[in-house]
Amino acid sequence: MSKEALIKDAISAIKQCDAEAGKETVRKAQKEGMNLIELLSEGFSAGIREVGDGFGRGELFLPELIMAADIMKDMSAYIDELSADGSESAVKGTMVLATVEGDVHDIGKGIVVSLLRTQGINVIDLGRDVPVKTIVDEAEANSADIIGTSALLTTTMVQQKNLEEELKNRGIREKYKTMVGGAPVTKRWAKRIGATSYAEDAAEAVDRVLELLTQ
Ligand code: B1M
Repeated sequence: MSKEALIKDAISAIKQCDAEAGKETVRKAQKEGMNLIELLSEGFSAGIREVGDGFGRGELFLPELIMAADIMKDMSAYIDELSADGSESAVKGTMVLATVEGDVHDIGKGIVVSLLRTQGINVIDLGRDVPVKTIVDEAEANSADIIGTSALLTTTMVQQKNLEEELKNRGIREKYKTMVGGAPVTKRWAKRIGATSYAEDAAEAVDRVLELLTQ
């Protein structure tokens, strides 16, 4: 089966909210030797975005979006399960990662977490809707090297700025590298708020984190 056909099936599984078809596609992709992270980003993630666009146009209702998002998370967890090879790689650094307060979107953050873990990063995933104070407390408690935040709403991006201010107010800004991401977040925004780094997607996040850990 071609890569294009597998990607098409992954998109369709999300649109149809069909977990079994999704898992079957993952198994077929694995058999074909396809990179499962690629299937996740080009297939399943594209599917959830299409469902989101339908919701945005008023063609789909919120329960359908929630159902598709649940299937998307199942697919992400299933790929994680199949990708884990059980071998312990040397820990290269510690990163605290959260979706900011007021924001429940955690699918993309979950993908970033999974990919970073495969590269030997000790990721402390604080979940979603996490207040800035908690993020900083956890970074301090875990002696993190990097603090990463994800924001999917234009209204919650401001929390990434608040994080920078919280670090400055506590006099610990220089202790940490910070990284921001999420669909509405840009390199320009990162620069404007004084974040150390920005990544557009999970693969770029890995590259940036590995760079930050060697600086
Ligand atoms: Co919502 N939602 N949603 N939603 N949702 C969006 C974001 C929206 C664009 C949809 C739309 O209207 N077209 C819109 C935001 C508009 C805006 O602010 N500009 C929106 C809205 C409005 C809402 C609600 C307000 C809807 C309502 O209630 N009326 C509500 C908000 C709730 C809240 O947060 N307080 C809401 C709710 C939901 C669901 C719960 C139904 C569900 C989330 C389920 C979940 O995450 N557990 C949901 C979903 C699924 C979406 C869409 C369809 C898909 C998001 C997603 O998972 N994308 C989205 C529309 C869209 O994106 N087209 C939408 C796939 C994911 C793999 O991509 O998250 O971008 P992404 O992550 C990427 C990169 O951004 C990057 O790497 C990831 C992987 O490559 N990245 C990082 C992410 N974090 C990073 C961190 C990094 C580095 C890179 O470093 C730290």
